[in-house]
Amino acid sequence: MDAIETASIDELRALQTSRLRDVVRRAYEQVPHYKAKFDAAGVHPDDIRHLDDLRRLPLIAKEDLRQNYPFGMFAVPMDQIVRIHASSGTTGKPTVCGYTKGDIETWSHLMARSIRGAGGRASDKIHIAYGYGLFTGGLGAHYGGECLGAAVIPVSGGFTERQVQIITDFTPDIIMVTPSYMLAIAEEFGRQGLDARGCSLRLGIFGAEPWGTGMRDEIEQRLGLEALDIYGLSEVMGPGVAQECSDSKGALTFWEDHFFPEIVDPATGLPVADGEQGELVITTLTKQGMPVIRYRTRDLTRLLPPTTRAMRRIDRLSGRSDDMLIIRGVNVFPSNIEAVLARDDRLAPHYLLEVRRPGSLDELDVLVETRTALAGQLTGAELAEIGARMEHAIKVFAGVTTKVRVVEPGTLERSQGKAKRVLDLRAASAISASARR
Ligand code: DLL
Repeated sequence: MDAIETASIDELRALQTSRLRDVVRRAYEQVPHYKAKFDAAGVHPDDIRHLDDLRRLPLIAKEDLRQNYPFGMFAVPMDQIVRIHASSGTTGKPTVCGYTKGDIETWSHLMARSIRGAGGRASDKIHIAYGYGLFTGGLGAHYGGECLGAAVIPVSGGFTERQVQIITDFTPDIIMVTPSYMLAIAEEFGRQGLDARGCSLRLGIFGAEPWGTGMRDEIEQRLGLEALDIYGLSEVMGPGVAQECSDSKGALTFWEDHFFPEIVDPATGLPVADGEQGELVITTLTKQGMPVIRYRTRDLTRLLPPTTRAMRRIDRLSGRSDDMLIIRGVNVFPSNIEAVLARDDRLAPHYLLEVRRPGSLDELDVLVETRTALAGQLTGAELAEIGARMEHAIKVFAGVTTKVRVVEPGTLERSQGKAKRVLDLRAASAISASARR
């Protein structure tokens, strides 16, 4: 472990405090947007002496980054930037992130720490099937694996048949990929008549999208590996902000020496106590190229006490505040529905939520596949019976009325990166309704 991982809480807090003072001053002096926001809030970097003073600073959000598109949030001149990534998001312009040479070194180091925390070693071969490109997953994992001294296999996403061939022939120990694409690769093993359980993989480091315990069980069971969770976001760095470590499973250790976490009430933006659920807000303590101060991630979680390391942990993510659907006044997260579907072992973790507004009310359809082993074996009546049971369970546990359509394995589109779980057809329904009028 790095020395700081086993430091005392006092040492960690002292390091965070001096780093916080430094980053707040750099942001204020180098980025006009921060200066304007801090001035408007009546706070000067000299006022930030302790970690508690952080809450005096304003929150920022994706919108602040978009307003300064593409490079307005960079805190160093372009001659010091060595890498640019971008996150597409679902609407509008992408958010752009710049890294100095030092930032890439820190990131590589934190990814190496994450892989090591998950149980990876220099002697391992790591198959990387996160996409390479503007997305931070591929290159983040790549540099981290190399920094650890492992043998990196830079496959990137897509070409699923070839993924299977490389796993079979190169016998990697570790795979890093989105959990939904891992399942697509597992299915491809089956399609080629190969046993995925017998493959060489011992450990999977999965992230970039929410995945519940049902998905975890399915992946572990189908591939015979240990599946651990990795968290991160491009605006803050990329993957490697927090890692579920093999000696502290169930929550992710937050690398607090480089990122300071807060949880706020998503409605008011006010901090809540450790242990309470809310929106994760992150301040980068060491980033040079594009520091972020009190960045609203929209990710929902809670802070948990440290275990084997000095750093606090975050609960596995339950979703994003902007993923929340409001169906006839009921707040629904895709993860709530996923958890209900996972209770029936005839169903696979492949599902899609379709939202429509045929008249004035929203309707939610849930499409879910049966397991591959049941392909073609259930009658229409049996599928309808499972659907009816699920509609009842979703009503009881998630409080929303849905129509559940149970479909054959392979019906729903597979993603090669982040899975799309919600198809919002409300705008389309409104257009077709007005065309009818
Ligand atoms: O997804 C970085 C990443 C790559 C993380 C590979 C892990 C592995 P973005 O594309 O900017 O960056 O998307 C960030 O993805 O705010 C979360 O909503 C979601 N997310 C990331 N990791 C997890 C996770 C990368 N482990 C957004 N569980 C974040 C749930 C996650 N959601």
